[in-house]
Amino acid sequence: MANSKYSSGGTVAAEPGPIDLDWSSTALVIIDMQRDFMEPGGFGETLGNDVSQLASAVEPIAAVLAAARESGMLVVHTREGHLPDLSDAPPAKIERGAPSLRIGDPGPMGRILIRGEDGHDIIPALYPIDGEIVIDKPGKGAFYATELGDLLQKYGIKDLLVCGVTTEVCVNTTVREANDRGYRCVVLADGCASYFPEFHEMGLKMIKAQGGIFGWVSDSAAVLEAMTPETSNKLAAGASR
Ligand code: C5J
Repeated sequence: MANSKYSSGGTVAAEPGPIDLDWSSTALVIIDMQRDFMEPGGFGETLGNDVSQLASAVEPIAAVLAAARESGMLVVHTREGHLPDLSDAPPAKIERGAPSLRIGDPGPMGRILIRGEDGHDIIPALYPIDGEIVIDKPGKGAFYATELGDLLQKYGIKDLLVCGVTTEVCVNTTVREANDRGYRCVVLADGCASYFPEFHEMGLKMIKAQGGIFGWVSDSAAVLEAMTPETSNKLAAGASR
C-alpha cells in the first residue's frame, strides 16, 4: 500500500464468516451512484420511487472511497445507461412498466438514463478522480457487455468490495456475475441501499445465506478497521479507557 497507515491486507469481519483480503488484489467497486437513481427527476423517480431512500449509502461509501484512494486500492465506478441512439437498449427494457418518463425521454436532468446527460453522471460526493476506472454498462450487471472483466484481470484483482445502488438489482446482479467468474465479493451493507428497505435486507440475506452462496456481507466500519488496524486499535483502546 502506498500509505503506511494502511495494512497490506487484513481480515474483514463479515457474514457468514470473516474473510482475509490482500488489498493489492482487491478492488472497490461502486455501483451506479448516479444522479438518475439518487436525485429527483431521474430514472429512479420516473419509476415511482422515493429517491431519498438511497441517501444513507453515500457517507459509508465516501469513507471507504477516501481510504481506498489514500491507500492506493483500485477503484471502479459503474454507470448504468444507454447510447443516445438507444441501440444498446433492448425494447423490452424501454417499454417496461408505466414510468412517468421512459428511457431516452427528456427530463429535468437531460434524457433519462442516457450517457453524457447530467442525470447519468455520478453524484458530486462520490465523483471519480483521475486514474479511477469508470465502466459504462447497458445492463444491471457490471460484467455484461463491458470491459470490466478484462480490466480486473489486467490489474490482478481477485476480490471485490462492492457497494452502491440498488441492493437487489444492480448490486446483486453484479455480485452474482462476479461470483460466477471466480471473484470473492464482500458487499458493504451500509454502503448499499434500495428504494424498498425490505428488498435491501433480503438482497443482503440472499448473498450470505447457505454459507455465503455468492458472497460475504460486511460494512464500512469493518473494512476500514481491517485496512487501518493500528489506528482502529488505538481508537478502541481510547474508547475503553
Ligand atoms: C436499477 C440499479 N434499479 N442500478 N438499476 O434499475 O440498480
